[in-house]
Amino acid sequence: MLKIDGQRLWASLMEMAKVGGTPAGGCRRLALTKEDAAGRALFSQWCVAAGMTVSVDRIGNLFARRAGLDDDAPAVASGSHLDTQPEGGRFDGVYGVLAALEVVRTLNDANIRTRKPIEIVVWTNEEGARFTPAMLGSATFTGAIPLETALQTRDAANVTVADALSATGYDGARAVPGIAFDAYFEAHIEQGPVLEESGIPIGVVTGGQAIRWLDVRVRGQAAHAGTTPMKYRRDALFASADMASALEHLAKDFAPRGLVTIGEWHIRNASRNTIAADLTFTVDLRHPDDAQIASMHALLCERFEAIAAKRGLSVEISPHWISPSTPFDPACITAVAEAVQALGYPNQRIVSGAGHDAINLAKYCPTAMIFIPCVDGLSHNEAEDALPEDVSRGADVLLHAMLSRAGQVKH
Ligand code: HGY
Ligand code: MN
Ligand code: MN
Repeated sequence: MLKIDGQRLWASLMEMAKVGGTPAGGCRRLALTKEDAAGRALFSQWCVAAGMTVSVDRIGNLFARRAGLDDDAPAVASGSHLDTQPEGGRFDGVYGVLAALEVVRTLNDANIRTRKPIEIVVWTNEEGARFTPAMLGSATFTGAIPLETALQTRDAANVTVADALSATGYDGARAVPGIAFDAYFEAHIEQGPVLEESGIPIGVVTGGQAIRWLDVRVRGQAAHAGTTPMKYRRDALFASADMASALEHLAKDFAPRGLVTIGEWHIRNASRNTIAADLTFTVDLRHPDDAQIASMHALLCERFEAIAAKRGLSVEISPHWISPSTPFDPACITAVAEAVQALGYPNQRIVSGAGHDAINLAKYCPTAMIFIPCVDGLSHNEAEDALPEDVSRGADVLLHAMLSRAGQVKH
């Protein structure tokens, strides 16, 4: 059975890891920075060398196209992202992009043409670490976020996406929303421990769990650290600390699938001898079930408001991004499952805990994902790692799932 060239794929991953490489062995390629642009340039070079044509759309999504015999047919697409977390790893996103390139390289070596065209996509700002929400590029491509809204989104330094696109030369011409694909397959590391713990090398992903990002702002009263008795204080920090522990208890109420994270925490005008008066923090809620995450959200508001009232402070909780649980397309899931069967790789069905561009694409065209294990289930960490044999097997499955959809043309 045709297989990809695992050594070539691994070498490309290690080459790409040097772009924005950090001393601790991770990667820092924040969306639309010069490091992200450098990674995209390297990828584009590789695609042109593989005989593909490259184009960019208005929100900076990068497309590499391999013509099909019936070149007007909707393309079978694959891809992921090259942007990383501030201290990201060498596989999150980039694995899906380079596994797709390896599929094309393998088809070229085998002199295989496909009936439908193939497109590889590098989505803009998947991580949501620089601009929010996450998966901004694919949401704009599918029309879920209007282009103007996306272009005017600002990062913490008040730079707009539009400015960052033109600064890096990725303010492309291709229209958004984009033309729907025939199908979209995304390969990705699992970013959790499930596959590794069960010793299973392939995850046939059936969908993505629900995600909610909330912005919380707690306001009290600034006062002198040395003269204000504790009982008179309206301290935004200690109130927020109560809310943080209430949030951790909320996860226990919805264990084991309910997940809560506070990733960002800012005291405005912080000073070590002034009582904190204005504190903002972010909340990331996850649960596979929409009704459950809605109850988590409602209970969180109730409990935070009670804490604020008891302490005489105010709290504002605003939804920043709501992503419902999203099932993938049965026919695409079957294409992945049949590819795995044919290759004889052990596999299991799994729901994605992480958000991916495939979650947006699933609302726009038939979509499915393929997971491989990552070492210790670790991701969004510079120590993120994967085993070469898992990297190869995932790309083999991607190759055959895409081929079954794109149609192999006999010479
Ligand atoms: O937030 C997520 O799950 C993804 O890593 N952007
Ligand atoms: Mn990712
Ligand atoms: Mn990620």
